[in-house]
Amino acid sequence: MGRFACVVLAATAVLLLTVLLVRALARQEAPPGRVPEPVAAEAPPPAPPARKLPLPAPAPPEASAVGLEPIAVELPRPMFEGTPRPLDEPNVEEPLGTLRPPFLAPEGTVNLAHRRPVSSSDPWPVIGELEAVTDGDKEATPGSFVELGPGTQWVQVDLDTTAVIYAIVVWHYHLQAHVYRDVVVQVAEDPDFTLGVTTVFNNDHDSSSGLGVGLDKGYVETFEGKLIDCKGVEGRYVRLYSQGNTSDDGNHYIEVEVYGQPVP
Ligand SMILES: [Ca+2]
Ligand SMILES: [Ca+2]
Repeated sequence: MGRFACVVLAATAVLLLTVLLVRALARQEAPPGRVPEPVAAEAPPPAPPARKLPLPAPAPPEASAVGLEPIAVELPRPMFEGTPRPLDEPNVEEPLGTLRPPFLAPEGTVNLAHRRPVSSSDPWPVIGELEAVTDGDKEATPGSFVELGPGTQWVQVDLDTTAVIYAIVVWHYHLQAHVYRDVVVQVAEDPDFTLGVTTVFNNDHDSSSGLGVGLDKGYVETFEGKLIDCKGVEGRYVRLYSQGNTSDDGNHYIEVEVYGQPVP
């Protein structure tokens, strides 16, 4: 082999080596424009089992509607039209302007006061008889109400049994839009109101009747009467106080109903 041939061979070898080297280097970089092979993604770890949301707390019995039904209050004839004006009297609520919504109580709740005996701080009423308070007649007509004397007076109903009481409805007098003052309603275990006395309503905001300051509002009398939510208080005797009204100093009652159930 001639010297020239040797030089050519050497040059070719160097060229080949150079090409191989360049290719080897090029392999280490991603070819431009070529999307790298996607790395086989590892399977994601299995999702943890869906966490169960806690179920809503069961509704309390009084809200579950199970065994609740509206109490059936029979209403007398309305004696005046429209929404009564709030009278110029402190601490009196705005009239609702509509009939009150139904009042729910456990099934079997009835008026335990019907024809039950009535006593009073004024045993000789000015007008009428105490029996009118529980005789079922709720009309605002002559002969349908009893009028007690002036000052703080009360009537009291003996239910004849200790009862769970859900509501008391009282009609003082609904011929006109009166507001009766210092209305206080209590439930007790004994007729002298010394045992288990619970005040379920008190709008005597200045305690002028001496039974404590009441936070309830006064209200305008209508044919619907006043429904007092008693929240299941227990007792046998119901006493209702008042101290005159916005028209005169008389204390009137047309009817008192006590919705409850005897304690077994
Ligand atoms: Ca009556
Ligand atoms: Ca008062």
